[in-house]
Amino acid sequence: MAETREAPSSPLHVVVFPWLAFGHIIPYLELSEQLAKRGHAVTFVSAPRNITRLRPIPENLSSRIRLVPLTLPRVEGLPDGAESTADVPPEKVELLKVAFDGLAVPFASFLAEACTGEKGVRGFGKKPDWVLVDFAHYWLPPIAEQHKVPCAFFSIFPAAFIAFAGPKTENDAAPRTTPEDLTAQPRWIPFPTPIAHRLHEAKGIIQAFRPNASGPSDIYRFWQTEQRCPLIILRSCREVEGLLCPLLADLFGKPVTPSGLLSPFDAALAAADRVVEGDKESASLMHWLNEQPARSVIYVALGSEAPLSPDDVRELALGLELAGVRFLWALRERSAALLPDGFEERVAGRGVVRVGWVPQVRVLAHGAVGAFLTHAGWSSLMESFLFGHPLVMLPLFADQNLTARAMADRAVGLEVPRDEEDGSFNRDDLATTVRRVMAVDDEGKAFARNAKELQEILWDRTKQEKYLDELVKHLLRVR
Ligand SMILES: *C1O[C@H](CO)[C@@H](O)[C@H](O)[C@H]1NC(C)=O
Ligand SMILES: *[C@@H]1O[C@H](CO)[C@@H](O)[C@H](O)[C@H]1NC(C)=O
Ligand SMILES: *[C@@H]1O[C@H](CO)[C@@H](O)[C@H](O)[C@H]1NC(C)=O
Ligand SMILES: *[C@@H]1O[C@H](CO)[C@@H](O)[C@H](O)[C@H]1NC(C)=O
Repeated sequence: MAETREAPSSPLHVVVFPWLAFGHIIPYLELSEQLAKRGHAVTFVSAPRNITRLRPIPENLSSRIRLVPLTLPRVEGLPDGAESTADVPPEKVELLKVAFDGLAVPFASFLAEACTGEKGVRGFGKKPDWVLVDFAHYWLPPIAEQHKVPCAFFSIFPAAFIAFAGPKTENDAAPRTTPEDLTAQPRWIPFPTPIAHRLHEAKGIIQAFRPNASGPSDIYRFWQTEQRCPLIILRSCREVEGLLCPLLADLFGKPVTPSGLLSPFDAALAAADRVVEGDKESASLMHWLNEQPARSVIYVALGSEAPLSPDDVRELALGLELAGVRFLWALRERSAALLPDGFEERVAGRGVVRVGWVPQVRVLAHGAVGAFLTHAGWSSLMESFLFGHPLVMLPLFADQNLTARAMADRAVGLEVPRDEEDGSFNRDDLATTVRRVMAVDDEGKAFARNAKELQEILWDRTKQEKYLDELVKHLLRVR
């Protein structure tokens, strides 16, 4: 099989182990493929069902990527067979973390076995050089240390999110204990930044800053993990996040090496060439898009994880109706049942609601799409900017709120206004926001222009490849 890159004389063996969520597993796999492309061996660890459902690994890389399933222990209250956040309602994610923590023992056995590898052996027979860990793995670095294998924290979140969390030392020096503390710019960011929470968000997440009955809080997990990792790998780049990237290295007192944005170039190129064969359902969507005028449709997709409340679904639907624009809305089954009576009939012809899976990259690539109504998750944005779409942002959880602030500051779109106290949004504000982003007036044109600027950055593949090359150099040097 053709090999585009020479294997280095002493290839690495890297173990990668994402948190049990789709949004983490995919970028970890993307990074794994980039390492494999450069001649290194990757052992990818996850739970068995997640592994069997991974997208296929390109044939010419599959010999360098080994998939290792570790079986989760049973946990009282966790649905049978639940292995990822997609399999459980949000209130059970804490139980998934309990099960995940139960992987410490099987992981220790796996690593002990892997470390019996002899010197001079290549590939998976070689003792691992690195373990790439996620925010939740606070128990893993001590295990790796027993075998003298260094860990690197691979952040799938942008610098904005990590900078807002800040290192433990800074937080201990001036603890943020009230919601109001989280609505201000962190004092360790020495330049003006829009990165801060709204009051209604802060009230919810102040929890994450306190340990609780269900075990260590997310922020504790992150700090425990990060403190024992000599390297942070960041899915970002300076061109997009600017000074925040170098700031992180100062703040955390260790090298912070960007992996670049890991955008799905190949899927994007395939979608643009229209060579992707689809199922019947996708074909009918594409057919509908083919009939719509250029850049007239807003694609609406708020992900499969964060639940939309009945009020959210109703206001979103009525807001799209009021906005009077063409739209394609990818909606989960659970939410579809909540659509207002008669909604689909009233918008028939200009609005399509598709329940279930939608080929997102192909839709974003379609010339009829002109804007994206998104939760502003980093992976979705990395897909969207490949096609230069301006954004209507309705962030829901995790990094999305702070990412939305950063993107609004960059004027690539607007956030849907929410009530400061209770976080609700209404149909009128939603409609106005959609219209402003899609308008062809000065403001709308500026959003489109700024989004195009990001598109150019993303398509600078030479630069993006260089980030990965630099990362590999670092991994080779420091191991
Ligand atoms: C992991 O497995 C579950 C089912 O067990 C599935 O819902 C989820 O999509 C899988 N994740 C990935 C990334 O394939
Ligand atoms: C693997 O094959 C793809 C085409 O299927 C090609 O574009 C790529 O360069 C190949 N990569 C390597 C490392 O051989
Ligand atoms: C425990 O902390 C997690 C975040 O780390 C949070 O999602 C959860 O709501 C908290 N539970 C309680 C009972 O406070
Ligand atoms: C983000 O914002 C949403 C919607 O306002 C809120 O429900 C959620 O708690 C916030 N989460 C985080 C982590 O900021």
